[in-house]
Amino acid sequence: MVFPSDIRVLISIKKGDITKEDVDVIVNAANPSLLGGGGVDGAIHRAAGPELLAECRTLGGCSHGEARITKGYRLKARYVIHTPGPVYRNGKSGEREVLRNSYYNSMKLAHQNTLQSIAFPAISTGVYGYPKEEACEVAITTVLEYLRDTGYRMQVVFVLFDDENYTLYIDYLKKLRG
Ligand code: AR6
Repeated sequence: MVFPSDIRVLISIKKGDITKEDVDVIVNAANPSLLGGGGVDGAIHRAAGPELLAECRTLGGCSHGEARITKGYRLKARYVIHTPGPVYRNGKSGEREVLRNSYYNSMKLAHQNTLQSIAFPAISTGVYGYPKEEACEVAITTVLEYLRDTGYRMQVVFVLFDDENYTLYIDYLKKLRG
């Protein structure tokens, strides 16, 4: 797939903890209850404080692939977008489409709120078991397609916690640059 360089430069890749990101919105790899959990979800709730859980309780949950927005409370980020990615079963249960929806709907919500910068973790690649290489490809291509197709401009940073994901993202972006 070919993406113009003015869109590719909006994307950056970092290794680290997404809760420290100074962006308009960070994305949370949540579960459908939106009431917290382990992994990045637990880290975001701990860093944001109990007000985040209180707001999440008012939302009534969220299906896999959909997204909801809350305030960021004690985070540097002003907002949090919560999206439950797919639980990976066998790769034939619509997982790719659901993962794509998580990225697409998060971008859309950030756009609707006229946000200028967004940070994503590698949704579904922890507890939910999605194979990391395919998840990386879906993440980057969905975000690039969103920017290309809507014309909306926003800085996008992928914040990877583990070396394996970090290397995959760096290599995939290099491949797209050709
Ligand atoms: N910053 C950035 N990435 C992180 C951080 C962090 N602080 N901590 C972990 N990761 P996971 P999932 C990475 O399991 O697979 C929760 O219990 C981690 O290395 O957090 O979508 C929810 O409540 C991995 O690459 O989310 C759900 O029940 C990636 O974040 C379930 O887990 C995603 O791992 C969702 O599972």
